[in-house]
Amino acid sequence: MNDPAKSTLTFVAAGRVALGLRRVAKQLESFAVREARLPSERFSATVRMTLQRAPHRSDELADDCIFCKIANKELPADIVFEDDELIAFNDISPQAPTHVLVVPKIHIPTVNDLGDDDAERMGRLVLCAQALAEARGIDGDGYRLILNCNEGGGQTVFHIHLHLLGGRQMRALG
Ligand code: DGP
Repeated sequence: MNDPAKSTLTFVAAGRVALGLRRVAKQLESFAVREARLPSERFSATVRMTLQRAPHRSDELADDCIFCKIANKELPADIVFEDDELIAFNDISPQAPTHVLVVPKIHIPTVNDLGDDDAERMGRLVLCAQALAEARGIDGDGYRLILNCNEGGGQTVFHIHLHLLGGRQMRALG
């Protein structure tokens, strides 16, 4: 005979198995994408960019890097925020009433050196700048976030940093 309680249980169990299989399939899919080696014509520029592995990375502090020294408290700075992963301090040569640099503690020279492992770290960098803008009361009027990359992009310190600029009217780029 068909026991309705038993059928419900079987239905729920089948649903769980299907969910589990879907999850495994998703993991395998993302693994397959990550395993793809570059360059590959099969991937769009955006995906290739995301998959690119960081070529010059060191999780150690770089000896001759000013921002590593600030992160390691070997050089002084006007620190406005710090946690395990990030440090934020006022720029030594401010270009606006608020000019804060938000910096990952690990040494990543440029945006070109970012890999998919850094997605969360860079997201936190932006969220940290957002929180600082709010704390300074410049979020409503607006502010500018800048990441310079290499000499051509105006980068002078080769340890990734996000500029938070605000407190004055920024000129439009266009
Ligand atoms: P960039 O041009 O994007 O690499 O910006 C580097 C910024 O770093 C620049 O605005 C000046 C700032 N800076 C350079 N050296 C120091 C330092 O020793 N302390 C602080 N607080 N800022 C620095």
